[in-house]
This record gives sequence, structure tokens and C-alpha cells, in this order.
Amino acid sequence: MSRSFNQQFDQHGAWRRGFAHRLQWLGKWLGEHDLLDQAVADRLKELEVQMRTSKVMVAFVAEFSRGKSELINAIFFAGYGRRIMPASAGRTTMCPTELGYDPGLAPSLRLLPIETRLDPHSLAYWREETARWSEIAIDMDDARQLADAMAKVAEVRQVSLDEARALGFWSDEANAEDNPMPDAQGRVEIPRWRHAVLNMPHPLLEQGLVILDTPGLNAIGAEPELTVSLIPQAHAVVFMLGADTGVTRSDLAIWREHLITEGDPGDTRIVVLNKIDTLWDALSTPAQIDAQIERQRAISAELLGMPLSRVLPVSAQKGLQGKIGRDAALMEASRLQELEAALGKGILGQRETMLRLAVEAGVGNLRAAAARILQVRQRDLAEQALELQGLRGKNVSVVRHMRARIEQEEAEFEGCSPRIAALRSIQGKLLRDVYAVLGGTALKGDMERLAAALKRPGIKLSVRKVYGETFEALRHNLREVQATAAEIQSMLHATFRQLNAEFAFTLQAPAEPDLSGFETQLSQIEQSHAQYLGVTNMLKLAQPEFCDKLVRALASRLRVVNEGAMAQLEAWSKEAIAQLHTQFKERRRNFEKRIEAVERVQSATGTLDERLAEFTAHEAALAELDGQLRDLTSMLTTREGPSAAIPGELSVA
Ligand SMILES: Nc1nc2c(ncn2[C@@H]2O[C@H](COP(=O)(O)OP(=O)(O)OP(=O)(O)O)[C@@H](O)[C@H]2O)c(=O)[nH]1
Ligand SMILES: [Mg+2]
Repeated sequence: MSRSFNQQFDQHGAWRRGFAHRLQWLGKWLGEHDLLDQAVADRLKELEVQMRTSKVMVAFVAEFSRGKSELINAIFFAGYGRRIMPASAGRTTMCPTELGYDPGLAPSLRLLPIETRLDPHSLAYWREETARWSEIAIDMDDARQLADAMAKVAEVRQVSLDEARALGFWSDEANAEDNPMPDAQGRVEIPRWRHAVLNMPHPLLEQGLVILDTPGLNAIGAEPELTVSLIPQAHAVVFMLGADTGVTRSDLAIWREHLITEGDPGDTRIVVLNKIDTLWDALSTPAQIDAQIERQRAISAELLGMPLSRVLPVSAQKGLQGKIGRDAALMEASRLQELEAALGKGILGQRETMLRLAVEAGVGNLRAAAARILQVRQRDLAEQALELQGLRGKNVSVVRHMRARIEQEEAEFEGCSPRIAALRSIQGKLLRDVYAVLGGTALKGDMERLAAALKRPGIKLSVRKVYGETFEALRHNLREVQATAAEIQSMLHATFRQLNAEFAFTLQAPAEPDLSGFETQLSQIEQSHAQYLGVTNMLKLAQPEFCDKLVRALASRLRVVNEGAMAQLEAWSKEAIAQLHTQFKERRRNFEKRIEAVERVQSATGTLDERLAEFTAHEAALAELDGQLRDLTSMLTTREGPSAAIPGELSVA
């Protein structure tokens, strides 16, 4: 039988835990063998953070009442024996609701009031402003209390038309049927909350799954942030249809407006044909019912332009009932398990592949950085041995002379310090130039210009042009920074070559960061937003608040891209400096050892042969360390459980 989503996610979690465990071992081992310089430590930290914080976001998107919340209940919360997410006829979920787990925070439901829309800030900003959220503590063992708390996401308020207009729920230009219906007093109903975040130690959420439940999308006032930033960032989107309604005009509008992105391989979208139980009918044979479901699937696939295999029929409601009542026949008829298996395979498979690739590169860098330290040590050792061998049969004055020579060499070597300082300062300056181009201030300027252009009267037809130009400018920034990086790189190459020649270092400039991936990300963001600029959105674009919101949401995603590029540049520059630092330190140590060795020969403690034998032993130990390093790092990327063999001698207290 196919494994459920939960089981597949568990396995993914075990892999991640195993990785974290082995990484810890490696860190300890590196420390014990004095291999933990700044570059190595940074690489370790990066890998650890990457694994710990990597999330998988699955968004449920559809017109209202298609059963999004019910399906979330069925897949994730059946264990509570009751509905946790409110699901009822009509509009139920009123604000985007994120379910996830951050162990740094207490289990709670946090709600951001809708009035925050009056302030010009993005959701990313509000996330940090904890004081503005209402918080309800959650008792994990009390299903009823949890469900009561979750009922908040369905809360509404009655407000005057003016207030509705200010909050973006009323448009004077829109068609009458798109606006909410005023009551006898002329008041309209709007959501009480703008966004909800449930923090709960559910086994799947603990492993980095984030579920996003959304309100029916086809309404005026839908949170722009949702469509502009949350949905495009989801790793998978489940789009839902009702078998009772078929594909309606508004389903199609939502699909076209929010879920088709150019260049999207499509395997991050799953279409769910829900409520197949409404086709169950005592007068039809099971074969007839199946045929009807198949027909609906085929029509839906055709209308949405999706392969048939990605349209999955289910009854969320019967699946939930079947799980709670342990009714195997009902479970099977609901076809929930097939859907879960497809979700698990598609989402987690893809996510794990991505994570694994990212991690492999990181592990490779880590190994290279640590191996370099070992190489330096090996070479120094070989030189020392050679020097001592040269002392065989030499008289006292030769030995004294040798000591003087080493001391002179040491003094010359210290002369490289100012050169290293100069290199650091030039590099620092170039990096500051880079930050000036990619930093927050520059981006803010670009975004202000874009917002101003969007709001300029009469410009609507050239909106796409202004938008395109903004992105071209952002891509140009990245290319400019890439050019600066190339400049830094050639300076590093030249200086390293000189230092290597003069002081016999083995410095090697780290690979220059390739920023083209960030350019691609920019283009993806550009495409995923372009849909808001179409003719169908002209009305919305005429509202300055909409333009501001759009630009703010855009800015918060762009910031992430620029920050990513800056982080890569910084890591690169740090690594170059760390190499210099390490080799410099090792060399100093080397001088000390050489002088010590000559001193011993001078004071005749131990014979020359004994000293040489010591060196040989040292060399063997280093070679062994190198082998262990290779084993430990390659163990990181294998897919065994957390208990995979770790060399016994390294046991941690
Ligand atoms: N018959 C049947 N009813 C279902 C099924 N799934 C959900 N429903 C019902 O459909 C109604 C809407 O379900 P919800 O889960 O609230 O729908 P939603 O998509 O979350 O709707 P909004 O929150 O308003 O966007 C509820 O009354 C559910 O009980 C199903 O598989 N079969
Ligand atoms: Mg709902």
C-alpha cells in the first residue's frame, strides 16, 4: 500500500535529524584536531542552519467552500478526532492561516488585526512587530480548546462603507457584484484579522512543514501579499475544485490569475477534485459512479491544461470521517490515501532533492577548507624533515648557523603582515561598493520610483514597460556586482600568487560567486507578478493603495534575493581571508617548531634519527586524519538513519 503523506514526511524528518547529528560529530572532531578555522566553522554553521530552517510550504488555494480547510483537517488533524480548522458552508476561512512550528516560541495562535492594512507595511515587517498581534496560548492536549482558538480565523466585523474602502474591501469602480453586500444600515462585513499564524508542535510541522490555508480568493480585498508573495513562494500548491460544481467561471479566473506562472514545470501544482461523495448515489452502480468521476477529472484537466495524472479525486469530508471512525471502507471510497501518497511523493521528493543538492555543495566546500589546513601541515612537516636531514654529520657551528638562518627567515616572513592588511582593506572597500548597489537603501529607492511610476495618472498602458525597466535595472545591478566580484577575484589571484611565490604559501582564491542564479530568481519574481499588471487589473492599479501594497510585497521578496547575493559574496570574501589567516598562523607555528627542533639537536636531547622518526609518525597521523575527514564528510550525504556508524573512538561524552 502506498505510504501516507505523514509517513513520507516522517522519513524526510529522520534524514534531516540524522544529518544534524552527523554534522555535530564532524564539528567536534574538527575542533579536537585543531581544524576548525573561521572558514570551516562558517561552513559548518551554514549547513546546520540550512538544514534546521529549511521549510516546505504547501498552500491550499481555491474559490471559497471547495473544502480546503476540510482537506487540511483530514490530512493533518484527524488524530484529534474532530475538526480543528473551521469548515462550514459559505465563506469560512477569512484570513490566510499559516500552520507551522518554531520551537523558539510557545505554542499559540497569533492574529494580526485587519486594521494594520492602514499602515504602509508589508507582512514581513509585521511579522517582526510582535506587539501588534493578538496571541492565544494553545494547549496541545486539548483538541476542543485548539478548535475554539482556530475558530478565530473565521471572525468578521461589520464596518461602514468608508472604513471598508479604506481597508481595501470596497471599490467604487468595481462591478456591483464584486463588492460585498451592504446590510440595511449600509454596513458591510469584512474579516477581523489580516493574517493568522498557528505555532504548534505537531509532528509534521516540527519537521519543517508549513501549511497555508487561504480564504476563497475571488473576492475584493483579498490580501495582495497572499498572491504576490506567499503563494508564489510555496513549494507546492493544492488547487481545489468541487465535484458538485465542476469547473466554474470563478475557479477558472483564480487558476488563471494566480496559479499559472510562465516557465513553471507544473509539478508543484496538484489539482484536487473534492466532494466526490456528492456523486455517490444509491441508484447508480459503482462502475457508473467511477465513470462519472473519471469524466469530471478529464474535463477539469482539459479546462485547466493539466495532465490527467495531476488531477486527483477525493472526498475530504468522508476521508476525515473514515479516519476518525476507523472505517476502512469509507476511507477507501474517499480516496484520501491516494491523494496523500501523491502529495508526499511530489512535494517531499522534490524538496529533498533540492536540499540534498544544496547540502552536497556545502559539504564539498567544508571538506576542501579542512583539507587545505591538513595540506599546509603536511607540507611544513616535510620541509622540517628535510632541513633536519641536512644536519646529519654537521658540526656545531653549522647548526648554529642554521638557527640564525631560520630566525632571519622568520623576520622576513613577518614582513608580509602589512601586505595582508593592505589586501584586506582593498577587499573591504570593494565589498562596501557592492553593498551600496545591493543594499536596502538602493532597493528602497528603486521601489519608490516604481511606486511613483505606477501611480502616475495616465501611465497605465505603459505599466508593463516601467515594470520591465525596474527589473532590468535590478538585473543590471547584479551584473555590475558580478563585475566587481571579478575584479576582486583577479586581485586575489594576483596577490595570492605573489604571496605563494614569496612565502611558499598554498593560497588558492575560493571560487568566485556566480550570481546568475539570483538573476534567474529575479526573473521568476518578475513573471509571477506580471499577471497583476494585465488589463483585468487596470481598475485595481488605479487605486494608489493597491499599487503601494503591490510594491511593498514585491520589495520584501526582492530584498531576500539581494540579501542572498550579498551573503554569498560575504562568505566568499571571508573564506579568502580565513585562508590567509590560517596559513599565516600555521607558518608562525612552523617557525617555532623548526627552531625548537634545531635547539634540541643543539642541546643533544635525542638523536637526529629519533627526531626524524617522530616526523614520520606525524606524517602518518596527518594522512590518517585526511582519510577520516573524507569518511566523515561523505557520511553526511548518505541516506541512512541517525544511528549510522560513526567511528567509535570519537564518542562524545
Ligand atoms: N459533501 C462534501 N462536503 C464537503 C467536502 N469537503 C468539504 N465539504 C463541505 O464543504 C463546506 C466548505 O468546506 P470548507 O473546508 O470550509 O471550504 P473552504 O475551501 O475552506 O472554504 P473557505 O474557507 O470559505 O475558503 C463545508 O460545509 C464542508 O463540510 C466533501 O468532500 N464532501
Ligand atoms: Mg476554509
